[in-house]
Order: sequence, then C-alpha cells, then structure tokens
Amino acid sequence: MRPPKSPRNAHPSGAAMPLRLRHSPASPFVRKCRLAAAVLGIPLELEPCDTTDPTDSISTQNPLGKIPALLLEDGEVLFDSPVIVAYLDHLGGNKLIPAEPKARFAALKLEALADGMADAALLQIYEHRYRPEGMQVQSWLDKQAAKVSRALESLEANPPSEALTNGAIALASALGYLDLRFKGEWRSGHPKLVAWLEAFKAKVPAFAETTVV
Ligand SMILES: N[C@@H](CCC(=O)N[C@@H](CS)C(=O)NCC(=O)O)C(=O)O
Repeated sequence: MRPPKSPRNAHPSGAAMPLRLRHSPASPFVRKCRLAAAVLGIPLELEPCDTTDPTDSISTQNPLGKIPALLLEDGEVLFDSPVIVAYLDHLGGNKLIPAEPKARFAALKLEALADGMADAALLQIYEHRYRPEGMQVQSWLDKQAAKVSRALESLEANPPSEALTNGAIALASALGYLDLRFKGEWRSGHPKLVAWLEAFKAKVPAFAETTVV
C-alpha cells in the first residue's frame, strides 16, 4: 500500500512549512510565483518588501536585493522566480513543469522568453525611476523596447499552447506587466496573444485576483 500523500506545503521530510514570499504587488516575477502557488494549491504568506530601502532585509536574504525571494521554514531562502516556481512545482506534485523532454524544454524556453520580456520592460521603467530627470539614455530605452517587440512578434507568430505550464504563467505575468506599465499597447497587432491571455485568465482565477490597477 502506498503511503498517504504529504500535504502540498509540506517539506519532503514531512515537516510543516509555512512559505513566506518577499513581495511587491506590481512585480511580474512575484506574480509568477503567486500564480504558480495558486494553481498548485500551495498557501503563501506575503511579506511586503521595499527593494529601494537599503535597510530592508531583502539584501541579506538575497544578495542581489531582488524580489521574489521565498523564505523557507529552515532559514533557507530561494530565488529567483524560475527557482521558486520549480520548488513550488516540486512541492505541488510536478504539475507545471512538464517531464517529457520536448514539452519540458519548450516550457522552460517560454519561461525564459517571458521573463526576458518582463526584464526588458522593467529596465525601461527603472531608466526613468532611478536616473535623474533628463539623464535617460534614449538608445538604451529603444534597445529594451525592441527586445519586447521582438518577443511579442515571435510569440504572435508562434503562439504557445494552452497548457498550464511554468512558461504560460511567466507569459501571463509578463503581459500583465505590459498592461500595467505600458497601457496595454502590446495588444494592438497581437490578436493571437490577446486571445491566449483571455484563455489563460479563464483557467486561472488567481490572475484576476493578482491584478494591480
Ligand atoms: N530574474 C529575477 C528578476 C527579479 C527582479 O528583477 N525583481 C525586481 C522587481 S520586479 C527587483 O527586485 N528589483 C530591484 C532591484 O533590481 O534592485 C527573477 O526572475 O526573479
């Protein structure tokens, strides 16, 4: 007879493990983790973080000073978002990251592309947030914007499947971030991606629950 399954947020050792996520509501990388946890049925405790505050403990929890960071009960800290999603998936029964090699590497690649798009979008926001007025470098902003455009074009030309994977969660989070910070301009000219996101929303109620306006 098989042993009973351990609870989803239990460590393989069986110890109870409240997972705490250092977070900020607008972060697309935090949203990825929250969506993964919701899909897998793993409760997360959200701990606000201010990455602009040098006294915030995030810089000791993650030497890179970035969120998301997942605080485990034993004092271990996991980052960055692909690692956290993989860990949650491991706890939740490996439902997000496919095992079959072709599907696995397609999902990992989609996650990398979506995260890269979110990174390039974020760098444009940071160029305004962290450089004094009038010091922004337009060629740098254009370079980042071109990465986002090319990623959107390649996804529109070859839309991902509707499978609920780590890649799908990353893409929904990245598109949500473009909606939040770039007024949803990506939507024009990318009807297949718009339809893809609508289908994702219908499947994952946590997407609406984590929307920041
Ligand atoms: N590759 C990282 C990116 C994380 C990231 O860039 N987080 C932003 C917030 S959305 C951050 O913490 N920025 C603060 C900083 O760069 O100092 C991941 O996937 O988790």
